[in-house]
Amino acid sequence: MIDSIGNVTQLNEWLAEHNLSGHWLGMPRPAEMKPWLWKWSEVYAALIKATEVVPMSDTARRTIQLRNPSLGDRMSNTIHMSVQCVMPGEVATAHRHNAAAVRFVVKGSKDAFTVVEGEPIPMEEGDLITTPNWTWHDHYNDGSQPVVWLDGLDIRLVGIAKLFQEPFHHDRQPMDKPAGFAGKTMGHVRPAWIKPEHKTPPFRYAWADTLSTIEALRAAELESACDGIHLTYSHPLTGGPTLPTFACDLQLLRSRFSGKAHRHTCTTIFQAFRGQGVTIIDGQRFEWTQGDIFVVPPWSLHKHENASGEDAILFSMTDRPAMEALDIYREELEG
Ligand code: 1HN
Repeated sequence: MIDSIGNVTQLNEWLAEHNLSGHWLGMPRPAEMKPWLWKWSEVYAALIKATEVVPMSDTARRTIQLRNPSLGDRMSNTIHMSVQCVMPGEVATAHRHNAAAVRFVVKGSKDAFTVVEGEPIPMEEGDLITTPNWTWHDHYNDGSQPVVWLDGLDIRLVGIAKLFQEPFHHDRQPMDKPAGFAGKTMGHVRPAWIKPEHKTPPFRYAWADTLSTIEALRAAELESACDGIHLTYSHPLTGGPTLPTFACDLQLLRSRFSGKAHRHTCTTIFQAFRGQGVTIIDGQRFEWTQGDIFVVPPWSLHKHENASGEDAILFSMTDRPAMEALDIYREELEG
């Protein structure tokens, strides 16, 4: 009986028995997210082994998911990365979900496509392709070589609310739009009378365009102090972040680049697309070579260095748009 309680120890016990707690006992903290690095040699070997031992009919998608040991079954608390392979002749069947996704192509082919909302989108090395929330998508490879890409999703963030997923009624969706449709109807010169079907349309950012922007900035000797030649993939209609929940960036760290340290309240997942270097995260050195993937937790002080004689390129995804929308984004430069 609560009326007979005469001290705080007894009250604490009574509260615990009733699924309550006093402010004086503090707030339990969730598991602390730590940085981690996954070696490409292991991820890739596992993916290729999966092509031998896991037939496509046994798995909706042949992906290897990355797990952060500090968080058990997840890579981060918001965004997620998997690495996917579609072998020659294979199809990853059509579905849609309310988690938004991007594909960053690591090994492409002119004969491999992801079909998004009826549009076949070529998957060539270095291309970034968006599959916004609730858009139909399937992948196929009509070429002669395996096609490999990174999948980035906001699945943990969406999981806080409710994940919805729906299979298409056939393995593949009809291709009722020509290749290049989104680029031509939602680019900077676009048909004046066609209203986009989606607030965030599917879009392809071709590697050739990304590379020419990098080269122009390099020729102009422009770079940022923390991140080198740092590009962001902008939303085709708003000019804002790639997707409402997360953004994708790409940065070139020239030979001998040593960035300034900073920290921010967003989570960032990086992949070393080219070259090698080191990222120091809260004093811990994460040495990366081509293909390695690493995650920087929120508010971890980090800096990138490229001591090698070659350029290095990092692809990344960040939940910064979600943090900004919630007004909890903060950034601090060291020193
Ligand atoms: C998914 O649907 C795909 O559509 C890839 O290719 C990776 C990881 C987790 C959940 C769904 C895809 C995924 C995924």
